[in-house]
Amino acid sequence: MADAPMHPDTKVIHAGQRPEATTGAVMPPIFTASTYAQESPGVHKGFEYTRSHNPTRYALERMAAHLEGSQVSEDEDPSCGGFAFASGMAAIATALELLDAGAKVIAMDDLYGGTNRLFSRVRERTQNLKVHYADLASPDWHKGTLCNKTAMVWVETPTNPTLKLADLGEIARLARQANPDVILVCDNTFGSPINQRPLEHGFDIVMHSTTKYLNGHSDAVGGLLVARTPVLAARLRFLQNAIGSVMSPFDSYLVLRGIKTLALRMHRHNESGLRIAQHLERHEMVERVVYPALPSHPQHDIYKKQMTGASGMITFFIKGDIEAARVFLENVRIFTLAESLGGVESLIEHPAIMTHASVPPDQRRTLGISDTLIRLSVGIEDCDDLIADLDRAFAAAAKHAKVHA
Ligand code: P1T
Repeated sequence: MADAPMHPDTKVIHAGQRPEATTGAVMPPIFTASTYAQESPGVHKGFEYTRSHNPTRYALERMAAHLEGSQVSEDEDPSCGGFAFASGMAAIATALELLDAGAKVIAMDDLYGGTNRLFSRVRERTQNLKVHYADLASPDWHKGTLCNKTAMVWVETPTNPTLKLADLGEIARLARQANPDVILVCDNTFGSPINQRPLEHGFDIVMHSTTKYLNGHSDAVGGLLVARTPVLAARLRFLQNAIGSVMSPFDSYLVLRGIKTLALRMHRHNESGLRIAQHLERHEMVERVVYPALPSHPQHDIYKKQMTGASGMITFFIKGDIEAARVFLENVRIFTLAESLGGVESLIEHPAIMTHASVPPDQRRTLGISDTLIRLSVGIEDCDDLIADLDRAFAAAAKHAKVHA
């Protein structure tokens, strides 16, 4: 690919981009047209109908494909194997359509609650998928599950919310040994292509909720799939058009605009994330911190092997009970108590009650998503202000615990 020698910080500005043909505009216009004039039936400029092709969406899709290191050229596919959808869930739903009814899938046991819900409460019923949930962070994940009939392995790493890491290269090696035709998908929402690129480890498809780091400004919901090979790109192109849950031109423009600062933002998220994780690890009100860049993380070796930063996502267990967690969450001022993650602003949430409420309680318990687990999405504000904010909330939780002791 022509852009291969560029560093990620340069790619986020230029990869797959060129000035607009008629005016030279350096950012693609928002092409809102739903349809395109044809000179004669079937004779057109490569654009017929916006569900199938849209120049603004293509610009974003090419950027995403280059950032994730797809091998697909523009000659092979007009968006280089990148495909944008109306939400992260729409991207996941479309990827699952690669499978025939009754297919065997191995999925990470700790998944975003909505992904878990789509697999277990929709597709197991409507597509008869046989989904086996495995701890893909364990080296023994494949024992008794992986076989020559495994059609897809669905990995989230780091996982949401317990931040487990799966060894992508090792999973690819074992899965392909069992079935050369297996489709390996990685949800790279928590990693971002700045910190981790699953295609480089032999995965076939990368999925993103662009709602998070890629857009980065908490003002557009969207999703992406990037295919590694032209064959998979052709299959996804067909499905994207056939199913039709595409990203709008306006949202495509917003996400592309957001990506221009992705590298800068990720560097800051990585730096502040690490500082705050270290601060939490020393704090007397904290039971345990989970952050892949800390040596205390159970898969820190995998972090060093496949990631170059751990982003702003931190999970920790507060000392005490659900009341301590509640008082803490009510007393932050800069962190906003809200679902979602990956924006410039810091967010905080309680997965058991909020993002992962749709995961059955016994499964939450097995995964360790307890009532004292708190998830942070560290933004790009001044890090000292963020630490002071957390300390103020800890003081309130400690005071509450003393009064009620
Ligand atoms: O919300 P949507 O854009 O449809 O993306 C779904 C999704 C997929 N994968 C991961 C890893 C995610 O974190 C999400 C969405 N997550 C949240 C809304 C959240 O607060 O965790």
